[in-house]
Amino acid sequence: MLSAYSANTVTTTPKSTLRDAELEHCPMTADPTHRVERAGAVATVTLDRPDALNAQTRASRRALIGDLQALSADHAVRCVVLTGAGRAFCAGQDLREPAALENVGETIRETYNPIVETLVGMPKPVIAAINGAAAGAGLSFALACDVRYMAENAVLMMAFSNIALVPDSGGSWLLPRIVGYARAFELAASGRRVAAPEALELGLVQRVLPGDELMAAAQEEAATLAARPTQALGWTKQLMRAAEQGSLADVMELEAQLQDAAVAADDHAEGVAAFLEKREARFEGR
Ligand code: T3D
Repeated sequence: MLSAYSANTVTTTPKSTLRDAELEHCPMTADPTHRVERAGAVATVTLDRPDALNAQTRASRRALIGDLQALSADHAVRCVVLTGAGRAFCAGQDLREPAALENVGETIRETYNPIVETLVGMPKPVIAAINGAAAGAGLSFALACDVRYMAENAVLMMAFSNIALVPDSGGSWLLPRIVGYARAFELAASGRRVAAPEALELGLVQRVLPGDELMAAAQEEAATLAARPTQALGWTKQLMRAAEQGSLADVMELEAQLQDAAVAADDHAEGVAAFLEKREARFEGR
């Protein structure tokens, strides 16, 4: 079945800069639990259950998986921004969802894990614009992104242990890789709120901004990244994720293979030509 996003794909010419006059906001899904909008080569996914702090249900996760996978496969989309509507980014599992804990392992495998795998494996940069609380699986979603910008009044929370659960949605894999084991364990065991200054200090986020400047800054960074050589950035993600697990020898072998492919790509030729001609490169993402 086509997702709402893929059924309504609008092909637009990728833009290298984002100017107000050029914005092409193309609503692509009518799904009430999230929205997908396009502005040039940037797609913004907004989790949209603000009354529930964008907490996730089985149905909302199923809808999200389809659209994230479509964005991953869409070559015209060269950067994705993930954010939340209202005052939260995502409060994780909706603790009011009836029967949420039935067959929970299966639910995690079928609906949480594919979201995280798609974000991590997406062959293009993904920016989390953390506009408010990111808790439990909501924090895992943010950690699965490549870049995190955070509003100064937002909080991050490994909320799982507060309700006697273990981290899921990749939280136990992603968090130690960002802050190291000892800090990750402390955050998971305490379940405490991490405010923006500490998040910045820990390297959990790259930038902290006033709430009303967050989205503009995230969109500007997204437009910048979308104008970079997308395919090479996707391979860079692949290499760095492989490096988190593989030996130096294995990763250098993968580097050699991917460099073979990168050298043959149009963007490499353009990059070299632009360098020699002393001009800005115009990368097409392939
Ligand atoms: O179950 C499975 O399938 C297993 C998978 C688990 C994955 C997980 O994500 S487990 C972790 C679940 N999430 C949490 O435990 C987070 C709980 N929420 C909070 O810790 C805080 O609410 C926040 C840090 C997110 C925000 O704090 P604050 O002070 O800004 O807001 P608040 O006053 O605590 O909450 C506002 C309302 O949102 C409140 O409802 P009310 O009293 O106004 O009617 C609160 O109950 C509701 N709310 C917040 N988080 C959730 C939620 N309702 C349902 N589910 C939530 N996750």
